Amino acid sequence: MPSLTTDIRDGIAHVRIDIPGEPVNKITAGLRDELGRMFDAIQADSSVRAAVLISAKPDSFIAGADIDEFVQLKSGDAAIELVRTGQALVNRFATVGKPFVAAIHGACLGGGFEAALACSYRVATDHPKTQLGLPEIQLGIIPAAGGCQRLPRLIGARAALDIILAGKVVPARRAHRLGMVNELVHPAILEQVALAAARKLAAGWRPGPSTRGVTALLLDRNPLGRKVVFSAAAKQVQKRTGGNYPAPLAALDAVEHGLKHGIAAGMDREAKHFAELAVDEVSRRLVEIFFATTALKKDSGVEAPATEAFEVKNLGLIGSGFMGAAIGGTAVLNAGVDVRFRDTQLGQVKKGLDAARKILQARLQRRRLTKFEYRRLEPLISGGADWAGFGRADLVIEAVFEDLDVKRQVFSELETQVGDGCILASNTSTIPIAHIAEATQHPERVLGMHFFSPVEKMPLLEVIVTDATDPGVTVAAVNFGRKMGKTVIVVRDRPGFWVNRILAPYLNEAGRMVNEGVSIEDVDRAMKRFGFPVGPITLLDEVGLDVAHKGSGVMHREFGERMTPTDGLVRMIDAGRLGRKSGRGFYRYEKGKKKTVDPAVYEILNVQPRPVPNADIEKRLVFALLNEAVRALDEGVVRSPRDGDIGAIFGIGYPPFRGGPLRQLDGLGAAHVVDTLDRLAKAYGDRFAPAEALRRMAESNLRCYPNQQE
Ligand code: 3H9
Repeated sequence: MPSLTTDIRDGIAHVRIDIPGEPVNKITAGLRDELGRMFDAIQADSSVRAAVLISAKPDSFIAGADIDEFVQLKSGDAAIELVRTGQALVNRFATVGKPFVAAIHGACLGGGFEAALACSYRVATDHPKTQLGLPEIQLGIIPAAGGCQRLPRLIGARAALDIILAGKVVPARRAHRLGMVNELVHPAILEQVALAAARKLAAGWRPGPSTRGVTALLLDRNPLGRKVVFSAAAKQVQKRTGGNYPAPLAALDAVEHGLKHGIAAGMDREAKHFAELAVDEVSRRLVEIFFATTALKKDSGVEAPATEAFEVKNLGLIGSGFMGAAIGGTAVLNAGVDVRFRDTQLGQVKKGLDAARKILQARLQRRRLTKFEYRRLEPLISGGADWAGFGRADLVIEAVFEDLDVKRQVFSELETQVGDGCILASNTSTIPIAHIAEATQHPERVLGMHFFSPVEKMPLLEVIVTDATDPGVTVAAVNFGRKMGKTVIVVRDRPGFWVNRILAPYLNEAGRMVNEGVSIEDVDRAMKRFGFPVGPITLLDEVGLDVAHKGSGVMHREFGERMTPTDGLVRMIDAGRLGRKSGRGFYRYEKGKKKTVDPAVYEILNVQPRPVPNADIEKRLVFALLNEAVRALDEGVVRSPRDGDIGAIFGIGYPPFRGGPLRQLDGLGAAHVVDTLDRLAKAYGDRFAPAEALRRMAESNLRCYPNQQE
């Protein structure tokens, strides 16, 4: 079955794309052949005066080049061939001699957007599913079918770099404001409006640039203005990537080169960079993450298909403090459900309602939400100091103080207030869910939903299941988490679950090094260089030293010696240093902003700071984490290495270009990791002793991802 159908009416070719059997349109080898033939036919047919390119899929225009295809590339030469073919084809939208109008509904990304950019006119639907952009950087490559050339020429270098360098995808309305599309219409009239534009273009009409485009282009023509834009962008890239991701600088070069030397020369640069990047390890890791998150979107969270999963429409929240309010606000915003808060004091309820509304208001201010949507969503938030409304709840999430007795009390009372099918979830980050569930008559309805702070921004949700949790309950919670916009991993009910479990030895080791007199800046700097978004000591300040201490106590009790926390943390807490929230921790804070390390900390810890090589810091911290990750994987805390890596990347910012701890471990080889840990154990103590599972892997030359060889 063909992917393209062309019919010609009144001199306008209607070119419809629909790759059979695929959920999205993507530029495959087959589609490239068909597009080539379509261009030949349109060029040869003198009756055709203009054309409209439209998709027949419900919500996909073209999602870009076929990622499956470019990950198969084995050499730079093969990559050059692929990119050259792609470029030549996309160019034909501009050079075929008949104006093309792109009628865009659904995802218009990467090569798909580059094709639209090569068209003479772009009409997009004002629909949430219509998203446009160049996400290539997220895959470790660059837009290489003219995107680095045509977008800056359309909307100006500064706005284009903002999209290209961050791999941004923007909703249609924003794309229209930026000048990326010419017209925004209701989906019902998309084809009609596109046809009208095609007719006008056929009659010789040429659309002028958007006002935004004109101002931006004036700046781009001024060499000095351009220099300022590019050097600021280079600095920003360096700051954001720490030099660990080669693609953004390559894209910057392709844009700059093209603006200086013309489109053709710019496309040569795109091709050269693409060919190098597409076969690079960084891109391979980032593409694996794309496929892992895509697969997770479809994973029900249980092995056998659950029979009775249901949809959550009414959410109850116990506790309207910082976390509760953020969970409620995010649930309304992304899942559009009715949210009812309960707290003990009405004053606290009001604070929570205000904080939840603030999440909606922030979206409204950033124009990510229309006034209409805001007015629809805002009344869904309500609350009180009683149980009113909880009888209708399908899911209640408890977000009260981290204390087992308090939580048990809440759950046993809660159970008497809700209907029979209601799911009871705790947002605890450390307390075993089974201990909470013991307080209920129906442990099969209890699970954990561990959100990360700030909830509205952090992409991960851990759904924690006990041996008693009903699979249908798990599936419903997973589905709801996804509706809230989260990437969800299902984890076993072991202390720390997955994310805090692997984080604990890493943070402990960082604290221990500072306790030994290693400079705080050195520890943070080393781990930022490794690729973490913030260093571990800054992270401790963010989490709160009292919270971290409490968590490490739980881990120590459960796992013994190897999780022994440092006494330094206690001394810091005794000195009233709780981290950012108290204005001082390891660092000083002024008006909430992090300042320098406070030298008084070294006095409290009774040490003289001394520099230590990055490599030593990195080894101790990273290998402690890798060791724990294998141990937890072996205990079945996560269902697969894929979930473990995604949890580490999205939960603690484990450097994506390393693919996650388990992927990295495979790259290093289990034998090497065991050897390093043995040496660390000799030098620093038994806590580094390799996990049994790791030794087994090393002995039998096994990997975490058994089916993939490097
Ligand atoms: C590029 O264009 C390079 C050019 O500049 C240069 C060329 C020379 N390829 O996510 P979903 C699959 S690079 C292959 O669940 P949604 C996806 O794997 C490309 N497969 O749906 C999944 O497969 P399966 C730049 C793709 O509605 C299925 O489609 N483009 C591609 O939640 C459904 O996907 C991108 O980076 C693709 N390009 O989200 C866009 N796109 O069912 C990447 C999707 O077998 N794609 N699939 O598991 C996305 O961001 C989302 O998939 C999209 C749909 C928003 C499109």
